[in-house]
Amino acid sequence: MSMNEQVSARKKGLLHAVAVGVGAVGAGELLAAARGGSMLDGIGRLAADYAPVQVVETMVAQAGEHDKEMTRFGVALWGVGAAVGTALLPPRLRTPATAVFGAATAAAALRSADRSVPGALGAVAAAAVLRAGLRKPTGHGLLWAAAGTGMFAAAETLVRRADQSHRERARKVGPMGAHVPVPEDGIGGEPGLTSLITPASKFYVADVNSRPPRVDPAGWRLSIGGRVAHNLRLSLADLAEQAVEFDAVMVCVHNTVGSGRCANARWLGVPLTALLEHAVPETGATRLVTRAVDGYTISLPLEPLRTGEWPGYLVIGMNGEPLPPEHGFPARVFVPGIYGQYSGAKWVGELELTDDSHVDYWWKRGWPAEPLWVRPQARIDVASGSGSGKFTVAGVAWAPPHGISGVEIRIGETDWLPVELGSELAPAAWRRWRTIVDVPPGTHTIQARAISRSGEVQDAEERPPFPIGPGGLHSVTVTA
Ligand SMILES: Nc1nc2c(c(=O)[nH]1)N[C@H]1C(S)=C(S)[C@@H](COP(=O)(O)O)O[C@H]1N2
Ligand SMILES: [Mo]
Repeated sequence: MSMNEQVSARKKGLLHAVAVGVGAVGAGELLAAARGGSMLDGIGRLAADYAPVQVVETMVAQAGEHDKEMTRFGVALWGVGAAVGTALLPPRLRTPATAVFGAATAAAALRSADRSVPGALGAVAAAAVLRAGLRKPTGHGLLWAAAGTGMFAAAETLVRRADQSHRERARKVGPMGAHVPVPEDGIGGEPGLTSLITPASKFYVADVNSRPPRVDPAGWRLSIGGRVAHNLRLSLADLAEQAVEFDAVMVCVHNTVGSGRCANARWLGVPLTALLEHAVPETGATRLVTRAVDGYTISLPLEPLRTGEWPGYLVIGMNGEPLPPEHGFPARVFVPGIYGQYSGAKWVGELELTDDSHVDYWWKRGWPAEPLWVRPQARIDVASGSGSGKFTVAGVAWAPPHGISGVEIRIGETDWLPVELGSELAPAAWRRWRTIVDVPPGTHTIQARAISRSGEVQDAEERPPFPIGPGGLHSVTVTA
């Protein structure tokens, strides 16, 4: 062979490997999906569990609310990468390499809560397809790629269908809470202004899974154990009997100014004070570990939860309905005022009382061990002007658990001006605000800041979320 022929044979071989990789991923994911699972979700979860904190932070900052789609796409490339890598190896190493690929993928799949075994089977199938496809250096590339893409699309359809039927089953355990109409706060009717209560379908989703675990409500029990005098096992119906409604905003620590990783809902939950009183913590119990079915854990200091100083809840409902799967069906722990990643696990299965030896999911990744409290924050949703330079500026602000006592805006470097506040649903909920200001001709920056009832003024210093939570002021630019 001439040099040119060698190069072109090599190129063909690599293209063939890419196509075989697509085929292997498609076949593996389809087999897993046909059995109700997913191979890719397990790999995605593995990536989320082991990616260095800076990688996670960059990913969250770049992908925004599309982080799950981005992860799935990245993960699909894993199979293609494995195929290319294998094709580059000397022939005698290819069988062991595909075996390692299959085993590693199967092990990753076994981490994704309820989708595990099917995912592992899919991984074995993917490895077998890979091995078969790479026996010849080149082949029907287009066919492989087309078949792989088709199988992948079929798998997606199957997984979505299974998720949808789980969603419907979850809804049927309801209602959860009274369908009270949301009260008027006096700021209604401003186009573009966030609603006082966020519908579940618009509530941000943040977690380490590609898709929510499917927990069967009939078999599910909340167990409360560890260092307690009485172990408890409670069904959804047991919990519903003791549950109360409360309004609160939930904020992700990744909610940088102006972004949408926060939302306000009317929750239904059992106060943790009541559950802890029934269980009777033993002396030596210092932490409450909330353990989810997906292996995720968050722990909270026991004492302030037990006394009610921190008002925590075991939540089973949202806006009059059961929790939707992506928000933690059938139950989650929530302590208003603490950032989402510290305030309790979604899909919770167990509350364990323990000593200080437990190491949490985020703690392992370099985040502070003690819960971080949500800082006061104001967001500008609307800044719209008429020809005369009069601008309506409106938004939401929150400072849980104390509540908002004021919101101020300024145009450029002028003095801070107070705005009109909507009436307060609850101190832990967010509050809407609005004002009309005269904007002088030209282009200007409008900034907003929140002031908490505890006297804390939103800090202007810009900070990324890691490691103590974001800082800075939301600003928009307007031209009059
Ligand atoms: N089991 C489990 N619970 C979890 C998480 C998770 O990854 N797994 N993520 C936490 C984070 S970081 C946040 S911000 C909130 C988000 O809740 P939401 O998706 O209902 O908005 O859930 C928390 N609870
Ligand atoms: Mo979060």
